[in-house]
Amino acid sequence: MARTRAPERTLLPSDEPLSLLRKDGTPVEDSPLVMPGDDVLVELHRRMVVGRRFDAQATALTKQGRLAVYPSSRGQEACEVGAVLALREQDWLFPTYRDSVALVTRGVDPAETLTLLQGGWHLGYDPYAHRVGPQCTPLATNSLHAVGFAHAARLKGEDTAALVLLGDGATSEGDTHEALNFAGVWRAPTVFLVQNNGYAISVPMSKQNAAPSLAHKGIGYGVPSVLVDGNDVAAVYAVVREALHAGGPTLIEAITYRIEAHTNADDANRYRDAAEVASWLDRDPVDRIESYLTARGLLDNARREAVAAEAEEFAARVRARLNTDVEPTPAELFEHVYAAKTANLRAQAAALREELA
Ligand SMILES: Cc1ncc(C[n+]2csc(CCOP(=O)(O)OP(=O)(O)O)c2C)c(N)n1
Ligand SMILES: [Mg+2]
Repeated sequence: MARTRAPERTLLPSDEPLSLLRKDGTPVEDSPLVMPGDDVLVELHRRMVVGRRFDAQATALTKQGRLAVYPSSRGQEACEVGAVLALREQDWLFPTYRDSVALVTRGVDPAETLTLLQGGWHLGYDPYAHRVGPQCTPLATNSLHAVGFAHAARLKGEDTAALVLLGDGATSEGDTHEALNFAGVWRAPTVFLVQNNGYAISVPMSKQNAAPSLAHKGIGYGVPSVLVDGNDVAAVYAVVREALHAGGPTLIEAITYRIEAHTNADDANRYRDAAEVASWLDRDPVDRIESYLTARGLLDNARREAVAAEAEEFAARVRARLNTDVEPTPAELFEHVYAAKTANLRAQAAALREELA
């Protein structure tokens, strides 16, 4: 049986990724992790199914010319959903371009989530509404936002943690290291969740990292580190939840895989083979939780069909909302860059006005 109490925290990650469910959905007997309650497990499954359908819909919208670009997180649903459902109401999420499913799981309106990728306007959502920072495309910049936020919240005496999502490639950026260092020194309640999906576009992990694992990088900064199976939603939920409650920083590396190409603009066949993708399809995170719930009697055909129908309805609403032409106002490009426009921006705005006239 899984434990009911979390073990003491150490700086060193485990040799093997922690897990609660094996790839066939059978439970791991001697896991040090706390198995989430049945209601949580059932909800994790529902959100993963809806999230996956949303992701497929967004990919389809790129093919129809409705979205300029979409970075799919298919295969990474256990991270996207497990981490977000582990958040407490008051916590903040600092996501990347890869994490649209995390946003909709947090409750951000799906059409607002896709506004930026549609090229319609700036950020389409209000960060304060669901406590979700902007989806960052410049790698690792969100890690500094998260630490700064967590540190500020602590100074204000608030019980708020920050969860920052990063890719494996982002761990090679200086920003990640500065953020880990500050988080360690300030004991800022920041959870760094690295979704190691094997690649930074076409660059594999072997060309990116010489450490035993990415999680090991926390040690040098005095940040407790955890290695987890990123396709096991129960385990991701458990480790993120524990880290959010720990009161200081944690670095979590979740081992997962990006099933689709980097974005619709990328041809993944040029740098990885079909057998590798097939081996990860065999470790599908949705299938895994479905097998477990079915064996436990928590998921039957009627429930499966109801969840699938809900996902279809969700996708249909996204389609309907995005099947309208956007009419951007070019002058608005210069808004919201700085609180007060710089001289450079004012000059560029004037030049554009003149050209359009
Ligand atoms: C500072 C910076 N440098 C380079 C890029 C170009 N770039 C966009 S995505 C990407 C790969 C990132 O890989 P990873 O962090 O593993 O995230 P994933 O896309 O796999 O989710 C790169 C190099 C960027 N967006 N920002
Ligand atoms: Mg990656």
